[in-house]
Amino acid sequence: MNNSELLQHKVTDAFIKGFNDQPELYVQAPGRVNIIGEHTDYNDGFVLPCAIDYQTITAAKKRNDQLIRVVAADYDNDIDEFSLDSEIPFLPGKMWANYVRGVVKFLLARGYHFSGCDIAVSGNVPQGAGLSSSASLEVVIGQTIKELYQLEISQQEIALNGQQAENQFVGCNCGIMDQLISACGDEGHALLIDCRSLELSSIPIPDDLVVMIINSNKQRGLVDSEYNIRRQQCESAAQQFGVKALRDVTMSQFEQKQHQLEPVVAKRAKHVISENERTLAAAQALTENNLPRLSALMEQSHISMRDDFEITVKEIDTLVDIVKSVLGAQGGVRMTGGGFGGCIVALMKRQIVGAVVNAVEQQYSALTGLKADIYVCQPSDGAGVINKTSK
Ligand code: GAF
Repeated sequence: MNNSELLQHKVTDAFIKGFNDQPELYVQAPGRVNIIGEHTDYNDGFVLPCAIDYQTITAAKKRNDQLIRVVAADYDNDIDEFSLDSEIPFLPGKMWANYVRGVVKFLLARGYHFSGCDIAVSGNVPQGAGLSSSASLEVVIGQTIKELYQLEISQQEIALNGQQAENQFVGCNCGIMDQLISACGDEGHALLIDCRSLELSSIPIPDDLVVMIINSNKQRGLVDSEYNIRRQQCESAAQQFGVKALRDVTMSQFEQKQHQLEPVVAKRAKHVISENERTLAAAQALTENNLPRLSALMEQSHISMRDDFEITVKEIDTLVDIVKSVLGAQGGVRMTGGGFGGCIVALMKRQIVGAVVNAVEQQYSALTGLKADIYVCQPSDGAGVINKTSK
């Protein structure tokens, strides 16, 4: 049984136990890894993520009334239940349920019409590791309701609805990258996303390249507060440049004016402006299968996150150094995701995978006291139906 089949088994079991009934539909939404373009999405900039073969899955069935019931297989089959007929409140102390509630609330607010349903949910995206387990939950719930009730809603709007739930219901001021790649991923490809126009360009990941994610298992501390501070600093920089977002500032404009900014704000702006340039250049390098160029850009991205945006931690820098020393010109490596712990991503020639795994296993624990988890990922499709049973 592969990972997805295991999850399907788990949600079927939870559905039967929770609701004493059989599901009629299975839906999945993937987590993601960002190859390059960090903290650029909420600056209207560019990102280059791919969806991964770790997912959140639902088993679901329509109901004839206005009740939504959800059983969380990963939380001891904990059940949440609410009605579409009244205001959907936030539930302090039951965080998993708020992602579902937020998504349903904003689908209704956007004018979509649907009745109740029973949903069992489970996922294998590592939680709190910066691989978008929450976005995949938001997207899978939106997608499940779309499929059950055949709603006329685009993948882009499922993503925007998920982001709205996260921003306005759960309370994290994230950008659009995670939900959009989870909703729109393309098997075998990374997506260059213009986070202003939401235009997507699929870029094939060459067959001889492997996408490796290494979880530092350094608990991500202060993520939400530091994330929101970074966002405010970027917005303040954009304001001082007199533009809508840092996307609109070029490097030469930045260099002329940087001394007028508070030093810390200048550093944040420098990261975002240079990261946008690197992301576009990396998309070009990937298109041309130019691994040395891509690797150099990933290295610069990491240095910029470490020194200018200041979102890396010692364990992450150590992991990047270990992998970089093995890769040489045969691949690139950098921290991925929001920062302050979590994962690194590396793109490398297939033949060097074994050497990288050995180096991490031999050196990381000795240097940090932590054990890393290594995932070799398949760039995957975005959210969709897995399997329909007879209704
Ligand atoms: C988190 C956020 F959710 C994204 O929107 C993005 O800003 C990312 O951090 C940093 O690139 O995953």
